[in-house]
Amino acid sequence: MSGTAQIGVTGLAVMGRNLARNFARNGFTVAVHNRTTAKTDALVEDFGDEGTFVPAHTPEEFVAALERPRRLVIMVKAGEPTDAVIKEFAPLLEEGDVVIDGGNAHFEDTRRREKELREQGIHFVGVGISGGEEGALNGPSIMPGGSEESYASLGPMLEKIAAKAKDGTPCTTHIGPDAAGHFVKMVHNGIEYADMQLIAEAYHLLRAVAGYSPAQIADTFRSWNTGRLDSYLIEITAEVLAHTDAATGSPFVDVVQDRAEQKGTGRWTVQIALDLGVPVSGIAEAVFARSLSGHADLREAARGLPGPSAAPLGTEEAAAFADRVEQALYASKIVSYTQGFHQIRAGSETYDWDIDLGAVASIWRAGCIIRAAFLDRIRAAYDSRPDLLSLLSDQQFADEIGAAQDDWRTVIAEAVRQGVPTPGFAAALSYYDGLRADRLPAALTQGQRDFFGAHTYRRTDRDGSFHTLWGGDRSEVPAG
Ligand code: NBP
Repeated sequence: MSGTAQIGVTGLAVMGRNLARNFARNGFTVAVHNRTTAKTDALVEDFGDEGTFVPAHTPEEFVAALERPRRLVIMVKAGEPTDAVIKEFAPLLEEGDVVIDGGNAHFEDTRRREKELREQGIHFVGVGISGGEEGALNGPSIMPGGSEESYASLGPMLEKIAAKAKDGTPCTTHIGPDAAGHFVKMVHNGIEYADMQLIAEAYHLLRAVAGYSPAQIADTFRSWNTGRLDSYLIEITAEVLAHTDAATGSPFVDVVQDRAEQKGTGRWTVQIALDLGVPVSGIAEAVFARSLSGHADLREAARGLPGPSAAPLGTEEAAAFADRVEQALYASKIVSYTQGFHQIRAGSETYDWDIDLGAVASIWRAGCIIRAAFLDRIRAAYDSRPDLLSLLSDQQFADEIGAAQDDWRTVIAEAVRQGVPTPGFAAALSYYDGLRADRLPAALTQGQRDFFGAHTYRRTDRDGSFHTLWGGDRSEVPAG
């Protein structure tokens, strides 16, 4: 006999509990289950009046509570716990059922799980969910992969619980087959790392070079947030900077240890980018900046090393400098997104996912951590040219970055002069200069490779591969 619940959630820690409540608040009957049964009972006890929950204390009860074909969301700790739960539930399921993993899984795990369950006739849907616990409850950005058939069954429900962009569009779409959803979520997190790093560098420059206080910088960010940088991350940055520590009366940012932590999705983005051969230098610098900050021993040992003795700017110069930092931040942000979307395109081509890049920009407009007005522009760029090779090839972005570039260079030059590290800004500018260059020193690199390893090179004036007899008479011979 089929149960009555339209969807089930197993794993009722903060994310699963809030997601289950979101489904229930939107009128769905939700079966709920957790390994430790007290969490199931607590959910029904605390929030039972928000909608219709069907509590289940065993996997068998849980599966029996679901209408067929079943839709079952796993929201447990990513990694081994997800495999353990799949192993426990798979024998209880039937052909056509849909198993959804809403955890932060590595996309290679999702590919493996999808293949294994497909052999059993079960749809496995890896879903990236962004927005933290608040998003899970009130509307996250949802990035589902999996089969078309699974989206037909699941999509309308996800569209109901997802965040809505200002134009009312739900922030979810079928990203593509198997692990496309988790891949896009991974790159989302990589871009999030880069965004946060760039904002942190802007703060550092305003503080160390312009001499602004945290409160003044909060005001500066608030004013930026009314313009083209309008975004959740700029908004919360202003909040954090304006906050005063109750215990000491100091700016909150001054009492927090300057060691950034990471959970690993940014690192995955960089590792996979290396495998795909995609230069995500901005994201990589963001990951490395967190890593550097955490090496307390190395930093302590280097603390006395000499730096420049440049003086901070005067008041008038500082105001002009702050405007320039806004330009540098915006230009660097365009580069971060250019790199992230390049990685998604490369993943899509490699794994044959046929991802619609404009649709990805569209579903990041609300609910997720990188939500920003700017994403409307990216969507428009891909909508007008779905084959757009790079965001830098879009005329509007090219014009904006062109207009920002003088200030961008001045900011980085000033940072170098004053010894303020700006790995994100500088990597972004180097990427821009690298792509736009007529000639790169890669020609010399190829020459060196041919010299020591006979790795051959191609010529500018005719086809074919060549090798120079460096150890002999230095004549050139065709290779291969
Ligand atoms: P956690 O990642 O802290 O996981 C706790 C849950 O996993 C509990 O329900 C726990 O059951 C269950 N669990 C574990 Br641990 N091992 C298990 C096993 N072997 N079998 C069955 N259940 C097991 O929860 P969370 O912070 O709510 O996150 C859930 C997922 O959502 C994660 O994959 C996370 O990466 C992802 N995510 C989190 C956020 C966020 O902002 N927190 C955002 C987006 C995505 P128990 O109660 O019996 O111990």
